[in-house]
Amino acid sequence: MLTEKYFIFNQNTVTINEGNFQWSAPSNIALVKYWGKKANQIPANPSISFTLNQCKTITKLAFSQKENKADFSFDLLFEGKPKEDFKPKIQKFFERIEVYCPYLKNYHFTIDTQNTFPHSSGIASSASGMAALAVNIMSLEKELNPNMSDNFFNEKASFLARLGSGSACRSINGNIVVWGNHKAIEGSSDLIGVEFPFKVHSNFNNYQDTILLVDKGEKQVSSTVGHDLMHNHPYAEQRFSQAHQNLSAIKTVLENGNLEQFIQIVESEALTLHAMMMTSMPYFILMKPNTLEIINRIWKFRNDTKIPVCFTLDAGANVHILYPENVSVETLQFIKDELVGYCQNGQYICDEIGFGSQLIIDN
Ligand code: 2P0
Repeated sequence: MLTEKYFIFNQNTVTINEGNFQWSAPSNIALVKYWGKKANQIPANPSISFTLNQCKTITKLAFSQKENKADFSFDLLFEGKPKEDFKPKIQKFFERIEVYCPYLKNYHFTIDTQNTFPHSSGIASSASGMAALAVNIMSLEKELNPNMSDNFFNEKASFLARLGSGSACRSINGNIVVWGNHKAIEGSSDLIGVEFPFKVHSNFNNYQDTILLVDKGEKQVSSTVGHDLMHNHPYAEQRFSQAHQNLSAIKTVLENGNLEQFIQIVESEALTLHAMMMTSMPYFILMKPNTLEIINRIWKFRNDTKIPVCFTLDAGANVHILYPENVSVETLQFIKDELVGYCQNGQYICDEIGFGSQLIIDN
């Protein structure tokens, strides 16, 4: 079994003075949701997600050796401009990962980051953002330890990303990723995301995710606070055991291609996530009236046409519409005819299942 110790860097033979890398890392959408965690970013239950293809963070990391090695030192640019508000999150991330990456204080970093999706679209950028930073740091570590295997690179990138933001560990590698120990998924771990290790039915090839931007405003309750409210939550234990069952069930469905069951599990998971928010203390609601309008329209469309389209939700009001590639034409027409009116400024993003982070510049 993987342990935290495995990820502690302990080579000091190579000296690297400066360099820069650029990576992209995608967002991901959970099918079975992570909601609730223990100390050190350990999830209360296992989760599984589709990796996205279009919604990405692109991050460049430039580094140079510095004299004073007492503190972390970095500049942060967002879309080319200094962005002070993001710095505390990065500072905290460096503090959390320092024990695994003791070389960080040797360098000054310039982190230059941008997203492919619209700014403040309500699409979580913490998953793609932390994943993109983690793979860049691993590129530096690989320079310091040139014999590192690709497997270790990916595992430690996921491990580091998790310490930045839990769901980020599912954005490193693979198109369907499991995070959290589960008895039916060999190799699954609370410490890292692993690629779903079974053959996936062709129904899920190029599975589509059209993201309807319902509300782009700042969320009233952050995910970190929401996770925390699962402590002492009256339904927590039941929910965590349900997630284990749903992961077993969706494993079977991903293998046999049964879309009816897929829809049932995925929609139930989305509504359960929001039910946990509504039944915590304090309680809160992140859905908006238009979220419910869209859900009802999807149910009616599915009932009328028998087209296997379903929805899922993240921790927000936006709706992810999931459907197989072979019903794209009808579904996009339905979205344009009936759902765009519920989106803020008519905005939506067409995405699909993708393959994880990618190296863009390596020097
Ligand atoms: C998920 N979400 O599985 C769930 C479903 C949102 C809804 O993981 O505190 O940003 O950084 O570990 O990963 C969002 O929470 O929380 C999330 P932290 P994170 O995708």
